[in-house]
Amino acid sequence: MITGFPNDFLWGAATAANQVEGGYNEGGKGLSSFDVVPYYEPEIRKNLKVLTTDVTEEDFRKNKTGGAEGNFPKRRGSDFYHQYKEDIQLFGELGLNVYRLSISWARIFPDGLSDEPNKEGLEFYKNVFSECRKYGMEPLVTMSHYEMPVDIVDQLNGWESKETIHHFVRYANVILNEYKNDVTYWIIFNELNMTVFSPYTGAGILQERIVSENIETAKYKAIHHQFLAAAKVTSIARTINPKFKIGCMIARLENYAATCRPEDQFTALQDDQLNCFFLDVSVRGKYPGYMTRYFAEHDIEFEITEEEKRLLASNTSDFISFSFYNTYVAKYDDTGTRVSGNLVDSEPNPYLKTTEWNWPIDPLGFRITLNRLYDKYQVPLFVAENGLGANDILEESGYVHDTYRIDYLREHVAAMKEAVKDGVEIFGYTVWTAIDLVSCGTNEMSKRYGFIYVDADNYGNGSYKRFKKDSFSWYQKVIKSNGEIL
Ligand code: BGP
Repeated sequence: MITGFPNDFLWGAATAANQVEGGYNEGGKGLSSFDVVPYYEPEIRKNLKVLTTDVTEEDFRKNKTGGAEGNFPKRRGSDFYHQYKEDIQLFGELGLNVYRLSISWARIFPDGLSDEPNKEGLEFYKNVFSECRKYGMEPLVTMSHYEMPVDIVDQLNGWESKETIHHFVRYANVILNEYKNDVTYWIIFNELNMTVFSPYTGAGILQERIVSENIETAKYKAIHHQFLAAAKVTSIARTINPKFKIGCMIARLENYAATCRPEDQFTALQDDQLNCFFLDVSVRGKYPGYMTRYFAEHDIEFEITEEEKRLLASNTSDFISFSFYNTYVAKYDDTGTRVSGNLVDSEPNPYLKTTEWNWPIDPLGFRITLNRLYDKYQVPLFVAENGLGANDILEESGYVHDTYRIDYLREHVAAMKEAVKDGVEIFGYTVWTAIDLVSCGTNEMSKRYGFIYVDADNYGNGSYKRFKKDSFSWYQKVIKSNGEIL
């Protein structure tokens, strides 16, 4: 029997460019889609017409001029753009052997549409990778983590247009070539399934601008375009460096049927199919039969050509990566109260405690997910995100006592270890996040996930100095002992 983590297990932590970098208009960078999404006070948030991660047509137009009034935390991030050397040094001290980060498309192609890449942007990431190497850290790069140049939104309505494939493939081609000796592991799209729940976040779609028959068609068309782009990029990557490992990613929405009532069980099955659809296409290389029915029943119509089918079939992913934060409850006649989750909510599970942001905590659900995904797809798994968002307090002494985060991570790492013993092939784990950054869902700085505290608030006040939290030394020991000391 396997007794623990393999010796070459990749222990790490993650960030995303749009949430951590800042320097939104420096180094030749163009505005990206999240730079125009403002921070809404919690009271306003309750009555918003759009999700906090989406933006209205009117706000988009106003904010994309760059000089918009208001508070845009993602333009500041955690100031990684200026402090990356010190930050990576801290990641080295933490002992990470993998650092998952994303490249900002708008830093490489400021307007997304022109042919010439921005040299300063390319150089920035080159420097980041060389800092990583200095500390023996493998960079794992997400090519597109919820952002794109605003002009791609403006001119093409993001991924709704097929033309976006061309612009993305050009961008991917440049970074694959540029960093062919610096990076081995690539994830093409962050949480591809999120386009269904938040079309602006996942695909740069402004709902008022869709040209498709209906929003459902626009979303699935955009997803199809992303599948095609991923297949093209995978095929190019294999010619550039055969050692590249190319992965797909979903936000895993593991769910339990609310009861043993067959209707609840069937709802759970269907919800799971809608989540696994993204892996079916990316790993098995073809659209599953249940989606043909789903499309017909939801008036979703778009063309998939024979040539496209061949492209998908011959360029599947080397590994599956996913984020896991919580589990969901599936109920046939679902009308009750809600708990939140990663951009999706559901009925509460009475057996689970929740976080301050009302996300259920379920380490055993994590073990279930690892087993289920591996049983089904039989390809190596990489846990790209797992962590706890909390309102950490920086004490005057400079300490942050985040025991709740240590508890959350300890239980999840223990569950992952059990899954390894169950025979699941997992090659790495990146905690969300290495360092505090701006929340994706709420644009808050105060929803913190990091091992390192950043002294900044929701309005950009603060010194932006870094402080190690208690979880920093805890994770250091976990890595050093290869998951033996929890
Ligand atoms: C995932 C995203 C991340 C991240 C995380 C936590 O969906 O890939 O970018 O932020 O969720 O979500 P939040 O920041 O909303 O708490």
